[in-house]
Amino acid sequence: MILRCATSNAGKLREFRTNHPEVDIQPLDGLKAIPPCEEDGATFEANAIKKALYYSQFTADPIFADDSGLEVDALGGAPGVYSARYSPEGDDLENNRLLISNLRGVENRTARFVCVIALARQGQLIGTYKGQVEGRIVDEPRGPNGFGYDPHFFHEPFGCTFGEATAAHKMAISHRAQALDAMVAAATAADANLLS
Ligand code: ITT
Repeated sequence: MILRCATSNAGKLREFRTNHPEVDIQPLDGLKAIPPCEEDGATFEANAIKKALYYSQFTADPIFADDSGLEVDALGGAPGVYSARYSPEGDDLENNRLLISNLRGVENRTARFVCVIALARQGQLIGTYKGQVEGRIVDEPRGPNGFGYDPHFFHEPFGCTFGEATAAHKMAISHRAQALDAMVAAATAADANLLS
């Protein structure tokens, strides 16, 4: 089964390819040359659907998009759908710096990663699949692995941050793994004509 993945985030693609060797997950050819999809939805689901439908115009294969982010309770759910562009610079280092600065003196550090995947084919939405995982934000970055907010996301059952966990360890339980597993199960169970 070939599924195209519409992402410009190399960290996401690497994780998507970790769990399901039976599924051939390929990037969308020529993605860099395609004008980016405007992510102006109010929810992860709205943005995931928008991205999947938009990029499905550029391939005959089924294609999925992930919209994901970090929700911090003490910040009213921010950065949420703005996670990738939280700071003006919009890179991981500055996003993390802004996050920690906004949490200075704040005791409640509970947070979660949320991921919604939308799967589409040639302008038709096939389904959406969601996952989330709880953690808390630590001030000092820990670990070289992962991407985004991973070095600041401490997951109690692991006893370490996602930045300290291996990709395989993170993908055993993560928000992205949950959404991916649900999508692969649905795609596998779907009408063979839909995905063949
Ligand atoms: P695409 O839209 O091209 O897929 P993107 O990085 O812009 O790439 P999003 O709009 O979904 O994707 O933003 C997701 C951001 O949320 C991402 O850039 C990270 O800052 C954060 N994020 C999501 N999942 C994460 C994870 O597993 N670990 C750390 N940070 C994560």
